[in-house]
Amino acid sequence: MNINRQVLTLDEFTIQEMRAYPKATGELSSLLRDIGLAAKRVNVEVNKAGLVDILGDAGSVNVQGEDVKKMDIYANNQFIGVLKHGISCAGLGSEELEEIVVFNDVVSNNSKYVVIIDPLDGSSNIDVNVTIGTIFGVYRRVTKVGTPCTIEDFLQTGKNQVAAGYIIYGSSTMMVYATHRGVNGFTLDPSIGEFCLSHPNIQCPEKGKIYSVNYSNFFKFEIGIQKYIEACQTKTNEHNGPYTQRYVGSMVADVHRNLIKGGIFMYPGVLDKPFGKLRLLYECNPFAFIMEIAGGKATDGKKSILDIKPEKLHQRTPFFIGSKLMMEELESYLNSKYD
Ligand code: AHM
Ligand code: MG
Repeated sequence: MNINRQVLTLDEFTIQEMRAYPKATGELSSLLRDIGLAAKRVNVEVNKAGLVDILGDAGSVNVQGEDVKKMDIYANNQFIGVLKHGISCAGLGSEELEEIVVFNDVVSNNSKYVVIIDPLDGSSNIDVNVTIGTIFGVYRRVTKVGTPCTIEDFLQTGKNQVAAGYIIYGSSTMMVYATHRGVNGFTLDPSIGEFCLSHPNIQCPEKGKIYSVNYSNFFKFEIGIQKYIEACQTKTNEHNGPYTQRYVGSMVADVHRNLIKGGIFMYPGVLDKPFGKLRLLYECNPFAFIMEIAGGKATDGKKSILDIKPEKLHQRTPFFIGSKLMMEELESYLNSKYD
């Protein structure tokens, strides 16, 4: 078989991108390569999760008080292991760990980036062979290079992200990442074990036909959201209506689909959980960064997700993300007065 040399691998692409910055040190390329490497290892295990005795709860609860599946722990350890032994990352914050991990060795202390990650999001879907994903954000440290990183490096607003991305373990495995230069998607070619550029310069369509929300919470939503959902279900206009409801319950799958096809994803707060379910730092910020670079929008219903100053590693936020015009339409419903 001839290898198609027109196709760029993830490593080739990141090095090519680096050349756009004459002062670049290559650390970001190296970090993205490390994340890609860990993702390949996780992918192998995810693919055989149904075959080996790796399914089921690990018997502990994570810091959010939720059941931890064995694959969550495996994925968490892979990302920590690869990034700790790499040359570009000073420390990591994870959904699975209450505190940040400070790598604190000479090489890591001299690294300029920290990573915040949800190693395996949507993990309740593993047992039933439904798409899951990894979500990550990369920040330049605010503490001095040469010292151990601290929590301050992680509690930065999302707009400070240098890069953000996700890996989707679906019918094929993809890594999508954004920098200020654009959003690009790479599909894993299992025959050569490489992520290959398959979706260059992803732009989110200005509008789409899909809305994604856990409809069972409908009666707990504020009136503006209820009115918007009703409009999604009923209205017909030249381009849009009525919309189609799609909700996998794996945010990586739901937002990835909407990013490519156009659509809106919502996880609002409700009266007894005003901040909703999703975590700002490692679930919402990376997707907000990707979506905005791709031309879409992401808010908490009032302001841009990327402007929220985090106070805690695991804080939650209401989350609305998607195509620009659909988000603006939602905002008009949220800003209206109802009797
Ligand atoms: P997790 O981090 O425990 O996997 O939960 C996050 C997931 C998201 O991927 C998804 O959008 C959401 O939880 C679904 O929640 P719900 O079942 O309440 O609709
Ligand atoms: Mg998660």
